[in-house]
Amino acid sequence: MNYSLPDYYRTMFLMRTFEDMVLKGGESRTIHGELHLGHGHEAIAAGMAGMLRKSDALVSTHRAHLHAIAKDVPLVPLFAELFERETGLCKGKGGHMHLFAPEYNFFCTGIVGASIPAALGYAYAAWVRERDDVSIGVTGDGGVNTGAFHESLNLAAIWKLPLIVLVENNRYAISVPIGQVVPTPTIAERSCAYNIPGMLVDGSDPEAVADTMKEALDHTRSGKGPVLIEATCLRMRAHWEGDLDLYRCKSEKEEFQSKDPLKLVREKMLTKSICNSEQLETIQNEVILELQNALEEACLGKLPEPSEAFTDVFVDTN
Ligand SMILES: Cc1ncc(C[n+]2csc(CCOP(=O)(O)OP(=O)(O)O)c2C)c(N)n1
Repeated sequence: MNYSLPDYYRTMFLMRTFEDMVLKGGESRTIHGELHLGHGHEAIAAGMAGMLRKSDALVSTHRAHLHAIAKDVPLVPLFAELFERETGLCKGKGGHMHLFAPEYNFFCTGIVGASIPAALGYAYAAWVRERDDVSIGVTGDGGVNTGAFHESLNLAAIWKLPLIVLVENNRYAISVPIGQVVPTPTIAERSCAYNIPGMLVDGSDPEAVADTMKEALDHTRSGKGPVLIEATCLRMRAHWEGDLDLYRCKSEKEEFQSKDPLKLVREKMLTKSICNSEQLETIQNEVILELQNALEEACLGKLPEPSEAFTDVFVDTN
């Protein structure tokens, strides 16, 4: 599907508003546990949206909501899982960091770096089944120094597996700035160690992300092996919603807010007269209504029974 800039904006606005609603659920203690939000990452997921087939796989991280939306996981069971309802993706027992939607070939893991070998598994399965599906493993910049990152890319390169590793470089792994742990100017240039294409893209620009993703998908789908993409972005909120974020100075946080990708896309559309402000408002109102309806429906679901806590934990192989 070909997206125009207003389509990207709609998707980005939906992602942002979805997470703002989830944030309210956390603040009102309707949602329990940690919440890692993707404010500032929206253009990356929106750039990917509409380009993946249902049969392609996407394995995400602890910061997964936007990727689930990009992979077309329906909003009602997604909300229901986050709001701990038995109608959720995992019957309300997985929650924010354990989203599994096998029929959409989507899931996420809170173990840093573990998304990549899991995505490699999907890529291997596609190869064994002789299907031209692609698997995308997402990681943050913190995940790129795990052994799993290297081992997965190395194996995928040797076996020419259909794996795209997408690094969302938001410059921080919790409180650790990237310059303290990554010696090269970019992460994309690590691709030469595996003799595969490495692509660096501005992750605040959904059109640039879509172009890069298309090139990577074409390469990988045609059997030429893996691609490493680094998409740069800024983490606009704290690492998680209980983090005091005292390790970043005020001016840096203000700079990150001023480079809000939604604001940049909105300004671009207004400057180029692609949309006027009334049209943008219409898009926003439609999205808000869609999300309000989805959340309302999701919250009709019951909370899971405590007696169900130990069901669905292991697969019954008998
Ligand atoms: C193996 C492992 N080690 C440590 C943690 C704790 N932890 C959770 S998120 C995180 C930082 C992740 O940073 P990054 O990969 O850059 O992703 P971001 O949070 O910036 O999106 C860490 C160390 C973990 N979840 N898993």
